Amino acid sequence: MKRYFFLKWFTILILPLLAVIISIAGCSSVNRKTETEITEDSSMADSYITVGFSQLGAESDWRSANTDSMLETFTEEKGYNLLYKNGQQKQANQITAIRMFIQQGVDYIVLAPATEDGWDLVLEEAKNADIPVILVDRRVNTSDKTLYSCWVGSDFELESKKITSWIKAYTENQNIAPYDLHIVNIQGSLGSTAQLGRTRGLANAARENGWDLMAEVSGDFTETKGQEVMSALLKRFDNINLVYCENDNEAIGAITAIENSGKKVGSDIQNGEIMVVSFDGVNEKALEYAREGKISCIAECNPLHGPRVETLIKMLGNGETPQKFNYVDEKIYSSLEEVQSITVDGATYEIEKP
Ligand code: GZL
Repeated sequence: MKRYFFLKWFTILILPLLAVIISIAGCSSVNRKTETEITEDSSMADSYITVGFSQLGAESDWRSANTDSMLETFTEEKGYNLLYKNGQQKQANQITAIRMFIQQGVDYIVLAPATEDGWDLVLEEAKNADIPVILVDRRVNTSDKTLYSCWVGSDFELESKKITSWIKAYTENQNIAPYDLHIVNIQGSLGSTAQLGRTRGLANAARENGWDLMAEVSGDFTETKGQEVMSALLKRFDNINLVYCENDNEAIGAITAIENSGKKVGSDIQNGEIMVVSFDGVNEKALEYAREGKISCIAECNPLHGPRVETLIKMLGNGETPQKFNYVDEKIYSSLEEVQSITVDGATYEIEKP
């Protein structure tokens, strides 16, 4: 009897208290601006436009800059109530966040999807709730294009065509035969739009030019994984002379691994240096490496999508129909003088100093 008495009061008093404590502990919030999870301020007047932003993670400097751009754009002072959720690289977390946004009745959902597949169901739920969805950066693979209002981001295959055109021009200028180019690709997060486009661009260029593309291994867009993958590739191959990194963070890791192995990074391929090329142009250390010639070429991938997303939201708010796919203009950087410009699909791009 006594046990039951205790159990009864434990259930009534202690369990709910425990549940509250656990639920508060579960809401991760980090002090850093780019990772602070902002939950709805219910006291905010309805006059605010509430935007639910599901960001895929914080894996790279590009991602942090992208998140900062969104946080700096959608501020209370400008009439927005921003709900930001970091998916920590997991689609399941992003789907949970979108469902939370739907439940809270946000005015717009902005999604930066970690990978392309598996979004139809939750985007259908947003559509049924009559909440416009704007995709940013990466894309979703769906047959039903009505599941989102529009997308803004980079043309990743064009980024790759720029960098492979630069490689072709440089190696021809140096009289390096195509079959003497032994390339490894440190890919981004597999299944992401950026990885798919950049990988496809290199594979096409290697096939068209007769380059020796020896391996494609994911570095997950991180410095740590980039270094780990590069170390393993150096053990596997003794003739690597070009490393194609699908973002700057991987390139920094790969350079550490190459130098730790006693080899030299640079553009003098004929004298044994290993050339490194990369994407983004956001990370300051990578830009410094590009100025020093440690990274021979960087294709810009611009992360500052906050104002671009705001323009799309304003258009939708005014009853206008934005273009479905909105591409950003991007540059190509190198400190090497041999190549001054490249032409891709009829357009000429001046090579800019990093
Ligand atoms: C590209 C973006 C990629 C960056 C990486 O738009 O999706 O993800 O190139 C980032 O740095 O992690």
